[in-house]
Amino acid sequence: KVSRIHCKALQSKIMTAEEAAALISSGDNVGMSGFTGSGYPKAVPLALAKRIETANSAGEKFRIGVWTGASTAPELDGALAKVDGVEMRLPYQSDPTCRKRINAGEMEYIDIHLSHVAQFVWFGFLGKLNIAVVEVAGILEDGRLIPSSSIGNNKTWLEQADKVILEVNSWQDSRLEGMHDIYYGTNLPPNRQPIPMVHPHDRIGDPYLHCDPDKVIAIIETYSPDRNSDFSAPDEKSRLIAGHILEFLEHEVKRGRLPKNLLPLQSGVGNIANAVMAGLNHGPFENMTAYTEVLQDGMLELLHSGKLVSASATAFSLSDKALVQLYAHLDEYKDKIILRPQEISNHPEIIRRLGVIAMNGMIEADIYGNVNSTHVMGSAIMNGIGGSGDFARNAYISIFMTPSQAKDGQVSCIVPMVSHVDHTEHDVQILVTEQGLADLRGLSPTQRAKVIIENCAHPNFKPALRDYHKRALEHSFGKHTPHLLDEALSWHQRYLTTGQM
Ligand code: 0RQ
Repeated sequence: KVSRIHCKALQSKIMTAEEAAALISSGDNVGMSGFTGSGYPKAVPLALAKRIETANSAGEKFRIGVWTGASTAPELDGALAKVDGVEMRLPYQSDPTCRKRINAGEMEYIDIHLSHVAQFVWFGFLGKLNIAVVEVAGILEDGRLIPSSSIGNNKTWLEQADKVILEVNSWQDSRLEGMHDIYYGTNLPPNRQPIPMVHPHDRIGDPYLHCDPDKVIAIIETYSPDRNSDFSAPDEKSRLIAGHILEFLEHEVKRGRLPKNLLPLQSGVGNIANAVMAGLNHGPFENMTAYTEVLQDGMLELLHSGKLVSASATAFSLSDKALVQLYAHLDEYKDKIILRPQEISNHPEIIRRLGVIAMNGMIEADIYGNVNSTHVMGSAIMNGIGGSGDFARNAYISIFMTPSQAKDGQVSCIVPMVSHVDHTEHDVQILVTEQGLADLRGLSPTQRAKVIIENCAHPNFKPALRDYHKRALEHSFGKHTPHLLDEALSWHQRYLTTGQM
């Protein structure tokens, strides 16, 4: 095996994951790499979890702050949550054990717009970052780092942490070198300059991460795959949702509101988003581009077919099957895919300038167009807002999509009032369910309510929604956004009490 650590000065720092984990103290805030199952450290978090388990069973209270790019994997979030080793988690997670602890009130969690995280750390809003634990694909002679399959917040972790632990993972394909674009032109207000990007495929930075070698306290060599999740083949509802979106986009092109090759696409996580990408592959649009956060299977297919000419993201989020395809054609994709820090992939300035078409999943929407992406029944966190808010507010068109019902039809995803708000009515232009699409542009709240109920709600819940809106129009204190306050959240309470909305 050829070592990927070419910097002589750093070779003396190589040690085992257990030795490295011993350098992390209880109370430390640890900035970990990792974004949707890509590029997370695979060895140190597991060794740390063991250490924490031993300490906690001896009566110590060993807990750390875990800051990441976004969600990671069972070997990081799952392992640390299992041993109750996390005091504070931010900014996005999707791990079942982690979620359980958060919803049981046993773990603190802050859900932050993904583009905000790096700058909040620079501003000092989140406290001191003690240690960075970052996976890389290799180390150059001069100490610069070859990033791996995600960038996330790694640039900021390496710069802001007092100490750095590196995991050099030789499973990561060495041909990733050159695909990344790390922008080093950021400044703090009042010294910020415009970010010099005008096309989604512009390169504005350096392909390598910089790191002060004196801060590196440990290097661990690993050979371990990313944890990739599989997508299910698009089901009927996802196909219908994708169909409505495609029809809408074609209509917008005909009306001259979108160019023929559309505008840069952003696509959220999950099966519906993937189905939309599959739909686009059979649709009429050519020469499309993507300015998005994660590159999923569907987008890779679009690159493969040539429909998509370039894709900018902060991470790969591919199934095992798609990963095989990626690596089989990496040389071909190399110039077409750019991985950036998440504060750039999700930057409001760039999203607004490029005119991104944002497509994100949601838990529920209300009849006025407010969207809940994160909380079940107003109080239990699912994952987090992720990048959806970065894109929704700044997009050219912001689309939210969901099946019209959840929980085997016991729950309506269109409700009188959302039980938690992530995206306000002002940031939502299009709502889509398998029932249809509601175009909310240019409509007042009561006009929106009619379109949302008629086009998006499931027939089982339509009569009750119509009835609520009609009575609200008659009895509401104000007639601008009519509500019956003692009834607005009764659907959620009814579900909690009876198991049915
Ligand atoms: O839970 O599996 O326990 O039954 O929510 O729902 O239908 O599988 O949908 O996987 O597309 O996720 C909003 C969570 C949708 C996702 C959300 C329950 C449902 C199921 C998942 P079970 P589905 P998806 C940028 C974009 C925020 C981050 C984001 C998300 C589970 O899209 O996390 O947009 N978005 N990032 O049963 C009760 C309802 C429900 C409900 C669904 N109304 N009431 N439960 N569920 N609707 C990319 C990144 O940031 C990385």
